[in-house]
Amino acid sequence: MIKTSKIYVAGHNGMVGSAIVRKLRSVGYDNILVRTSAELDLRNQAAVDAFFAEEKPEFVFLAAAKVGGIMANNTFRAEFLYDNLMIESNIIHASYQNGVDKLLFLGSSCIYPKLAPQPLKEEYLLTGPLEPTNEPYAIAKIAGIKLCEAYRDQYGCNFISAMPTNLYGPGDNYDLEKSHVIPALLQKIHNAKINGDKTVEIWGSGNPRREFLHVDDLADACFYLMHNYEERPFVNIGTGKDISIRELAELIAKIVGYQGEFVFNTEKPDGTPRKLLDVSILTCKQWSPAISLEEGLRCVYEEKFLVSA
Ligand code: GFB
Repeated sequence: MIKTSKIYVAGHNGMVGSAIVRKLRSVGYDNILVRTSAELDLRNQAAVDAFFAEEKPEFVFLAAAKVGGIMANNTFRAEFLYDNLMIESNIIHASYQNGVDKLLFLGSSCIYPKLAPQPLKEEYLLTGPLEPTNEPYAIAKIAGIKLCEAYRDQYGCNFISAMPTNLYGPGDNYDLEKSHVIPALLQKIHNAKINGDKTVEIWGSGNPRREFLHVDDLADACFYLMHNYEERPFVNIGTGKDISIRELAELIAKIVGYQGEFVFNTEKPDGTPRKLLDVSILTCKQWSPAISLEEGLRCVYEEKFLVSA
């Protein structure tokens, strides 16, 4: 991939796709192709085929997906399975048919079995049952990995896959019913501070552990892999460190300056008890994230709730 390459970033309006576009532009890659979902419905095979045939991108970042937090995954089960299967199948097949030089598919750490040993090594894929709340999404993402492997095996396509840990950053979704935990807790704890509320509700027991990566670090890793990784096995992307949801809430309270209490609502699901990635492949290649969790949370909080207020 060189600065003049024609690069299609699928999902450029999402948190991940927009971070990839920012990264590419910051290092002088300007021939970037994007389409909004109104312009191109990625679930429509004929439309995707026509777009690829006309535009002939050379490189593809497949960051388009239907995503959401634990409740959205559990509620919109058909959409999470159908939309994601269609989006990835259409883009991967059109990339093969139109001779794309290289494609990077983005999955998720929820592909691993619910009770897999920690940290999660890439080889643990398909060794046990999945977490039920996000099984449809995980099955779709596993299918994406398998599509990349199969198109490489049968047709020799240079299609690679990466599995990011839980992400956060600018452009996140703050809808409390659909969002992931970080935007939800930033929003809830900020509101509690402003309203003088004595308690904030946290879903689940507070005991699950999660690993969080700033989306700008993810974009940097994707750029790195596009240049430096050509192999069949998919690659985990994370920090190699996790914290409990209770500790996350305490950290966010410190950043926001909130001194009330947390109430844990165990009617809401915990999801996977832990999903800490083994990040040895990238560490061995000397790639590591640059943004600490506390620093990343401070930036996101200031930008979303203080600067724009
Ligand atoms: O971020 P989150 O929705 O996704 O939830 P998952 C992480 C943990 O935070 C769960 C707890 O144990 C939640 O119960 N939590 C506490 C909350 N309070 C809240 C809250 O107000 N909102 C939310 N959303 N969570 C998703 C998967 O799982 O992670 C997807 O469903 C995907 O498939 C994504 O892989 C990265 O880490 O549990």
